Amino acid sequence: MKLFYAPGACSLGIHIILEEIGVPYEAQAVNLREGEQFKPAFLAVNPKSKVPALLLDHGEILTEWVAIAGYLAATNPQARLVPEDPLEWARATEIMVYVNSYMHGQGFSRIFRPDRFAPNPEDKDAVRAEGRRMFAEGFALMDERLGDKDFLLSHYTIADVALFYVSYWAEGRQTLTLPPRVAAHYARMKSRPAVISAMNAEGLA
Ligand SMILES: N[C@@H](CCC(=O)N[C@@H](CS)C(=O)NCC(=O)O)C(=O)O
Repeated sequence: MKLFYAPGACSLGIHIILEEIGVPYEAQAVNLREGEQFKPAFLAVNPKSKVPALLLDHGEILTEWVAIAGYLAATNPQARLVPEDPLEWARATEIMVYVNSYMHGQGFSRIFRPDRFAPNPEDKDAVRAEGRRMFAEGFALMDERLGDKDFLLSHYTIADVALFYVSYWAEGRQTLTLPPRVAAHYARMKSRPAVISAMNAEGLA
């Protein structure tokens, strides 16, 4: 398998899942700052111009964080990265879709790329503020969901990895102060060997 990633992007979560599973894989960086995602070589990998993309051993390419994470977890059951109970499985998906589509796609994107939401430059600050509100709203819900548990569900799953990548954007990039239980979850995640390896590989230590 080959992971197409950008250091510190949401693809960090897939990098972590690959490390958790312990299967052999290659990782190829895509330089988003220089617009490599819009160049023909990468468009052939993912015409949506986004990382992560995962080239599977039989040649198919999988895109979308939630789909890739679910595929890796389902094909590596020994890693126990999803709950066995179907309702808990659906809860994991519920969390990942919320993190990926709302917190990331709506909230953080407004903070990081306000120009994509505000054609008029004078609206950028308002767009950023709305993004911060949405991002914080998501963390508050995750904080409640964690309660007094170490992980979001009955054990560590790919939903925790989804929460980790947005927590990294909040804490690591100093966008927002994490609420206490999410901050403890972030610290817990950072001590996992798979997280340490993926972060080191991306030069984020
Ligand atoms: N829905 C996509 C979103 C992926 C995404 O937004 N990736 C960002 C990095 S975190 C990206 O590649 N951005 C490049 C761009 O938008 O130009 C997924 O879940 O995989």
